Amino acid sequence: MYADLATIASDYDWVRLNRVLSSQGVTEPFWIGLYHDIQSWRWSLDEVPLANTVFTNWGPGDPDNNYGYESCGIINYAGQWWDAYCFDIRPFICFNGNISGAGRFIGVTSPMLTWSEARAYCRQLHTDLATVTNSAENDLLMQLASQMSSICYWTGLYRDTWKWSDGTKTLNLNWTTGQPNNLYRNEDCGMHSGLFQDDKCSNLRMFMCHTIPPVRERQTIRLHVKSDGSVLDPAVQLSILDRIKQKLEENRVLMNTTLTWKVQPYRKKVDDP
Ligand SMILES: [Ca+2]
Ligand SMILES: [Ca+2]
Repeated sequence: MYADLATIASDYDWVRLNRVLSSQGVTEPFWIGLYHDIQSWRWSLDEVPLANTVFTNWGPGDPDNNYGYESCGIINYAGQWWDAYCFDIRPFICFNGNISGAGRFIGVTSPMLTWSEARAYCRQLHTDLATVTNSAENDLLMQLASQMSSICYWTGLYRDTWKWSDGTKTLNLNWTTGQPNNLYRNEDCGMHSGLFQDDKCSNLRMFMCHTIPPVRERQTIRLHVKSDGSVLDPAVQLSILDRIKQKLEENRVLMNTTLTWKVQPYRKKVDDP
């Protein structure tokens, strides 16, 4: 019936939305097509999804997206993984694919960096941030971490955060101040309440769908037909249209397209007899 739950990504979308809200007198919060992608944890090296790997070692209760902003991974001195706020400044562990044995993991305590800065650092000087694929590797990282002075270190774990329901990543969302807060660590859906808030997905709410306005484009092709008059025959015209349609289909440009003839009035040229 409609395209999807509402995506509100542009100024034009806000105008359309506000027009609907005022015309329908909507004052209650309602669901929009925003969701928190908690399934997208992966390793920075080769973008390997965590869902495809056998070994994980999350600490009890993690990942918990505490306060609604935790989408990068750390390993603690006990070898457990926690999710953390990506803009925190931390030491980190790099991986170097050209080194074998324990030396392939390199702990860096100076400089301490944000997650994405740490990844850039590791990619420039080594291969990437550290990936952990089994318990032996996890033990190596744990030993490294316990020899260093801090409690937690960035690894290559990270995930996407908020997406629209068609899977596109969001940019500069208009959150209400203090949101998303992942209250009770259980808020993975987005609602509109003036601005955006995260909320528990199982709550019953009104919801807003969106449609994609049809784009009407008209293209006129001028044909100069030399003919003994048969071009005015409807059967001949139909067969020419069929040939054009066939060509468009061959080139995959025909979608919901209508082809019609528009015969221009005959204009006498100066050298016509
Ligand atoms: Ca956490
Ligand atoms: Ca919330």
